[in-house]
Amino acid sequence: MTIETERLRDRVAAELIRTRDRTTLLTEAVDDGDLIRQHSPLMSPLVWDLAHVGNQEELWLVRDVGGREPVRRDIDELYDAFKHARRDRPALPLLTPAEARRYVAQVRDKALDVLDAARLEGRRLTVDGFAFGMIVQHEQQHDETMLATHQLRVGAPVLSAPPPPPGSSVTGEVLVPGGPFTMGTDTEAWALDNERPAHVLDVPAFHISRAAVTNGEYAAFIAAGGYDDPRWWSPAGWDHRQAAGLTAPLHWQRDGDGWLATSFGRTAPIVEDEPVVHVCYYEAEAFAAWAGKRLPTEAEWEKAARHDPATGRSRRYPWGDETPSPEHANLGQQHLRPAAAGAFPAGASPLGVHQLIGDVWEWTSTDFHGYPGFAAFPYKEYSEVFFGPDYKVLRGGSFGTDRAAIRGTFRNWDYPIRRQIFSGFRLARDA
Ligand code: AVJ
Ligand code: FE
Repeated sequence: MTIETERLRDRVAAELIRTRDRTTLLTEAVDDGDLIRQHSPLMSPLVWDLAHVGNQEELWLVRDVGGREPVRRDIDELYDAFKHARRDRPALPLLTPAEARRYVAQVRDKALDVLDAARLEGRRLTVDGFAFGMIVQHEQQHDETMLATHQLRVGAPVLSAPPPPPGSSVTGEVLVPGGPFTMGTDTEAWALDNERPAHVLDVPAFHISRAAVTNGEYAAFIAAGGYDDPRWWSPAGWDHRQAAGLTAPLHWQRDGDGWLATSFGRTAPIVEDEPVVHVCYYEAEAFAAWAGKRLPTEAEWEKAARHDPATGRSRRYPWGDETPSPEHANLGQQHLRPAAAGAFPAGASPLGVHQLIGDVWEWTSTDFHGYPGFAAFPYKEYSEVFFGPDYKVLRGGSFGTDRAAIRGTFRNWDYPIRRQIFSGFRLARDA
């Protein structure tokens, strides 16, 4: 056993444990009633997410990698996300909160045992290391989903965190030069199938804003009648705006001439220089048109985030190749809100684009598709079944995304009408 193998084993175990601590925090902050209840038809009951996380870990690590006996062979169907839509999950004969906690703990014991025995070397290092990384990311993704469920929960606040660091005046846009850029990756150990393979694209020069659109800017769009003027909306966007009666971001309410926003049970005036959050793709698209700009394409976003103009190389993150630390980005629920523009100068790109990672997921104008040479792994249901015109790509992660589940190549996707996620946007235009 090499030292490197042992280091990888320790790192994987530490990530599994750190991630479970977050899951525990999210599921112990509320009582059993709030775990079982559906806080919105868009979301699963929290107790479903909890047992689903355990069930995926059992399927992938315990049974597949470990070849062990099932912990529970009778519940796979209940926790298969493709078998039951979120809105139908509360009616299922789910494990109780106590049963779900016991189940995930039993699975975890076995998974750590599998990790101890796994030969994390050679080809196995890639294959098994990846399986563990996938499970860490999967649980973190559900933790972010559970955080979004907390955001929809009505009642006294149960989560708290210190405010993010203050902003500094970061405004305007930068010019990203045209030319070749390597998008995607062959080398990120924990990159998912849809981030692969690396491929060279010629991205023409474009301008991109240095910070995400703020609450103050978004309030100006509303004040200018942006929600009532079909000129700014795409036909699909206008239809949705009409049908859903959209008038402001989710969780905003009028307060005289101003706006209040409710965040994790606390209602306060919007903070003008913080990124707008909880807007759908169509709202982002309309704002951009009103501002005389457009949303970045996915390739533009990734070029802004990864391209180093000095070397032509693509970085892992805007600031370089180092794993995110608290100085780089607002990630991992360390703060319960996006930070003001300029709050993370150490995380800026070489061209001076700020906060591409963390704060808010950023809508891009690109439909979710496989890169040239895409190969589904480990199964089609991870991403391939979502390819097509129904989903838009979001990039960069939010304050609720863990560092293990974000990187310059990471791709998220959702329906263009969704806004219960921590979604915002930045602007671009042709050079
Ligand atoms: C990548 C966030 C769109 O939550 O639907 C979780 C991640 N896949 N379980 C989702 C995922 C399977 C996925 N997103
Ligand atoms: Fe899942």
